[in-house]
Amino acid sequence: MGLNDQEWQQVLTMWGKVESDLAGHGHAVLMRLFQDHPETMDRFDKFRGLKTPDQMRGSEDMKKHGVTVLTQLGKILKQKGHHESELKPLAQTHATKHRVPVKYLEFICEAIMKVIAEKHSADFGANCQAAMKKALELFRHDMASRYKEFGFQG
Ligand code: HNN
Repeated sequence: MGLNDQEWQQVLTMWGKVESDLAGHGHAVLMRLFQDHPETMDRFDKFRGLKTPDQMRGSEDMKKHGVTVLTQLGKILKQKGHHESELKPLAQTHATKHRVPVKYLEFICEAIMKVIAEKHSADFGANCQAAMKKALELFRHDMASRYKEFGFQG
C-alpha cells in the first residue's frame, strides 16, 4: 500500500500542476462528483439550492469549497503517508458530523483522477496515474481505519 520515493515525487509534481489553478480543479472535481453521484450532494446543506449543471457552474460557493477540499488533500499528500495528524481531525468531522461514507471518498478520488486526466493528459501517463491512484487509495484506507475508531463503519 505504501509508495516509494519515486512514486511520491510523481504524485507531488502532479499536485503542483493542480495547485496552479486550485479553484478550477476543485470546482471541476465537485461538478464531476455531483453529476456522477448526485446522492453525494445530500451531505451539503449549503449546496441544496443547486439543481442544474449551470447553477453548479456559476456557484462561487462551490468553487470555494473545491479549494477547501483540494487544499486539505494537498496537505495530506505532502506528508507522503505520514499524515496521521492531518487525517485525524478530518476523519473525526467526516465520520461524526458530516457522515461521509468511505464509498463517497472513493467517488471523489475517481473524480480527481478524471479531472487530472482531462486537464493534464500529456503529463499523466500510466506510471503517474498508478502513483496517484496509490496515494489516493492510501488516503482512503487510512480514513477508513480512523472512521472505525470514531465508531463510524462508513
Ligand atoms: O472538517 C470540517 O468540517 C471543515 C470543513 C471541511 C473541510 C476542511 C469539509 C466539509 C464540510 C463542512 C463544510 C462547511 O462547513 O463549509 C462538509 C459538509 N466536508 C463536508 C462534506 C462532505 C465531504 Mn469535506 N472533504 N471538508 C473538508 C476538507 C476536505 C475533504 N467532504 C469530502 C467528501 C468526499 C465529502 C462527501 C461528498 C472531503 C474530502 C475527500 C476532502 C479531502 C481530504
